Amino acid sequence: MANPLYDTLFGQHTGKSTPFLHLPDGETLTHDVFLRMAARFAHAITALGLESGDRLAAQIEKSPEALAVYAACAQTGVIFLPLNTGYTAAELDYFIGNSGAKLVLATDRTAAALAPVAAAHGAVLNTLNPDGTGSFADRARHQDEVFATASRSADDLAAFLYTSGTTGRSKGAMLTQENLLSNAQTLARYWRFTAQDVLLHALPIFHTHGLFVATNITLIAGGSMIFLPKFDLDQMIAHMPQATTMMGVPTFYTRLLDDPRFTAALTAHMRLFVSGSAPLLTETHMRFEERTGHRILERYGMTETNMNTSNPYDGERRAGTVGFPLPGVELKITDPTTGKEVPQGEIGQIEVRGPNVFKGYWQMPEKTAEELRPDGFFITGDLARIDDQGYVSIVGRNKDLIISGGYNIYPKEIELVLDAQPGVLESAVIGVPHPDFGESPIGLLVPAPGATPSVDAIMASLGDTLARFKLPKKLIVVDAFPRNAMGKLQKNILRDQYADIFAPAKN
Ligand code: MCA
Ligand code: AMP
Repeated sequence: MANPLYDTLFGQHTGKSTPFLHLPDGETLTHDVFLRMAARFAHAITALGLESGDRLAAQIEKSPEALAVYAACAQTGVIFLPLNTGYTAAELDYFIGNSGAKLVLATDRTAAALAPVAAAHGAVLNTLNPDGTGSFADRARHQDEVFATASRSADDLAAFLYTSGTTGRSKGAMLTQENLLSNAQTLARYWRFTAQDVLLHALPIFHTHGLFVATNITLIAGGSMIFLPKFDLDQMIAHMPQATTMMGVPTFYTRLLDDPRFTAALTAHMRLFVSGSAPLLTETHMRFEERTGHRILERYGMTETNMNTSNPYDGERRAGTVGFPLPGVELKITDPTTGKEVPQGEIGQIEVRGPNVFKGYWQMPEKTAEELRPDGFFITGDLARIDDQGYVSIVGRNKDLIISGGYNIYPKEIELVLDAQPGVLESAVIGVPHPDFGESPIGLLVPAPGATPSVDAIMASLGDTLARFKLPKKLIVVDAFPRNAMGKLQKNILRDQYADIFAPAKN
């Protein structure tokens, strides 16, 4: 009986009293304590009728318990579907229905809103709160602390992560055990993680970055994490002295740099800072080096592919680039219209192939075929060039996507809601530079003839259906949109026009 994901990440630590999670209140959970909790959760999951291959959807706050649900899914062979805690019930309705989740974990705060959603899809709803209480915790409390790990193969599905799309419909990216494991093993080696590492972990654990990159690498190496519920400047600065490494989105770095307590002395002992999920400005890279003497290591990945490229550990970490393809990952730059490789140095779309690349989108064979070629190359939609030394630089996106503070926002999803508002003829959502989030959405509205749409009412209505992080930071009513000769809306002109809307005022 084998289960590569569970055995490699978790099983290897069975019975070890080595530290795994350091909590902000000073408590430390050992691997053993964590794994015994996960085993109790595994029993609770199977007692609720879930079997290998079933889906468990979790919209719960970051906590050791939330991470133990991930371990319990690996141990039972249940597919783990973590969900952004910001999603509204309307958004969750789609994920739960589409995934066919049998069990939904919520918190006491969200259970009332989620109960009808779970019921509509025939799923069981249990609660698991950040303080470890809840109906799921009650069910697990007296379970056995040993669970017979379900047999799974490397090719079996381990997780679904939903990613939105340019059509406004989210797609469930199916990730296998092999996808997760191969990438974590490669990264742990590439970034030299060891059992001595203590990772300062402030990322959410419902996305690839915080869950698979940060957590899986730490587990493989046998290290530990300072497990903060979220990014909080005071906590980051207070805990930095106990850490050896940190991973973050660029907003983490700009916020740290804006605080005078973040000094060379505070970081002198640190081994590694990693950035990803969104472009790290060269200026941030430079400021960071000037302030601390450390060069941030930038890497590039996607939900569908895990990590694809990384700057080197020993060699030059070059600002404005995402480094080289990782060992085992093939990367090529192709012409978006012909699919043929472009000459070295020219811009094209990134395509990747390797054990890291997902199986496809859940129950969406046509969408899968649009992005995953029969030869295994995945079309990322990112535009890049490779320089003569092999460094990959991402120069843009061939997809209408906004990345705000590391969260992806697809304009189409917001436009669909805006277009349905009273008094709105049509809408356009564009991403513009933002000093904190890197990029932020703004919504432009053309009124229906004779109508005067209420921006405040529209904003309130958006908040009922869309997660708050997706909300446009501004809604602006305009007379008409710029269009080309074919009548196509020219978002690039709008982006130029509103590029400075969040620029800090000059003195
Ligand atoms: C929170 N809010 C945001 C964002 N985060 N608005 C826009 N963009 C955001 N990123 C909103 C909330 O909805 C709330 O709105 C208000 O801001 C305050 O919320 P709070 O939680 O206090 O915000 P915060 O703590 O300041 O959060 C900012 C953050 C966080 C620390 C940058 O967003 C974060 O941890 N981002 C990391 C995302 C991440 O892990 N991405 C990886 C994806 P209101 O006041 O209206 O209620 S994986 C990936 O991309 C690939 C695979 C890769 O390469 O890694
Ligand atoms: P997601 O699929 O939600 O995980 O988002 C993946 C997208 O984030 C990629 O397709 C890129 O557009 C972007 N991304 C991730 N890392 C980087 C990076 N280091 N630089 C620029 N863009 C990045």
